[in-house]
Amino acid sequence: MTHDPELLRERAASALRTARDRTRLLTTCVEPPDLVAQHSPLMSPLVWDLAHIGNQEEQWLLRTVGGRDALRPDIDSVYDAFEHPRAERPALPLLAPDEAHKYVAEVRGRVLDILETAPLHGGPLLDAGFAFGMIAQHEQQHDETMLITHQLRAGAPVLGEAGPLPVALGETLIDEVLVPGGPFAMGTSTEPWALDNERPAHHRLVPPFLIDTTPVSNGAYQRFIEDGGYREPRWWAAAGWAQVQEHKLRAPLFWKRDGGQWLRRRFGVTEPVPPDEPVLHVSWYEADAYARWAGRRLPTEAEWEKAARYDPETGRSMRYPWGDEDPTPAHANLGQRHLRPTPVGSYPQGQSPLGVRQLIGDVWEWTASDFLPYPGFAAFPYREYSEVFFGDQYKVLRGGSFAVDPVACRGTFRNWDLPVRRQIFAGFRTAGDAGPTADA
Ligand code: AVJ
Ligand code: FE
Repeated sequence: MTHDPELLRERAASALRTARDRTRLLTTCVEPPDLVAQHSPLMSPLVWDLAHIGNQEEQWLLRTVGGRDALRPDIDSVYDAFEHPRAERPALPLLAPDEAHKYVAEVRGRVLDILETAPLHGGPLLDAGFAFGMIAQHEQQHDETMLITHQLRAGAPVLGEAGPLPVALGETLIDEVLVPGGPFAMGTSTEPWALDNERPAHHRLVPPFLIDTTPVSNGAYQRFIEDGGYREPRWWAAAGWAQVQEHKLRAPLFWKRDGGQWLRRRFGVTEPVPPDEPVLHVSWYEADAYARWAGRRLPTEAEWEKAARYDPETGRSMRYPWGDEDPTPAHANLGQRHLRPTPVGSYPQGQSPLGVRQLIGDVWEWTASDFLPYPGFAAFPYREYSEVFFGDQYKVLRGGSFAVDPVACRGTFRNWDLPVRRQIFAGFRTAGDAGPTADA
């Protein structure tokens, strides 16, 4: 990233603007009653996310960075995610939709003033405009959360797409590639807007492994279903098998059997499941069971990152699979331009040096790994962003989905969720051990 303060200011302003355009789209495409309603006990009312976005921005940019007086200190507690679990949020004294829209706009007006003169060095919160980047990422993360709420909402479609999907090239890709063993640099100490859990850069020794060239497709996943995958406890981790039985699972979330075919519901449209698209809306347990059925396993987080960043020519870790340049629409399906992942094998320009595709964008990819701190981790700027989630309850997801904005997506970016979760935009790819001679 640049060190030119005017360019940094423009970059921060543009990231905030892009996030706000998306927030407005997601909170004006339905009528106010649909903003206040809770569409699933797993999600907040949309109007909670909206005002929470403004409240985080007020706390970090207006009060902390700007040193200004608080605008609405009285609502901090209502919008504190740790005080109130999602299921309870509809009962809180929330700002009404028109008040919430007005509130976020007032905060933003003041923040843009602050951005014009804020120092962009002098501490980790200010350096390269980190706090502005952090808040743009926070807003985009809640935009993805709101898009999940839209997917769970019943009713007619309200969201549009930026254009048609890229045309499939009809290439024949190899199924998997061998990633050579040896150390690589994982994480980052230089990416200016990287969040605390991506830091610091450190060396990891990764034995040679095989990894799928593309995410697992709906068609491949259907073969697991048809082979009785959901009826065979031997493929499942114990807690996953318990979930299958308790909820009578037999396919990904939003799928429905109709005569001889599978249909799925996608943002208000019911359509046949497209066999070439990456499978979406599977839990970690489903991904893990599929992999075992296929004689494979999920990649560890270190394997995933090595596949996504390691350049065997130079031995260097790059920012993205294609190199160090920021994502463009030619590299990856990001930013809610499409309301679906693209067929497996898309985005040749986004592939890694070894030819692995769609690591960035399309679907979040479940990894085998628990969400743990890197050696040398330091919580910043608040413990509740990452630190309180470290442990064996959460599994790491990598790579971002079609619903992730480029500002919140990097080769180092780490997401996490409970292994039972299915409403998130998650799929997976599989890995395998390389034979003993593979490292030669
Ligand atoms: C990193 C996506 C798990 O949404 O719970 C939003 C991001 N943190 N507000 C989440 C986040 C605080 C977080 N995830
Ligand atoms: Fe938040």
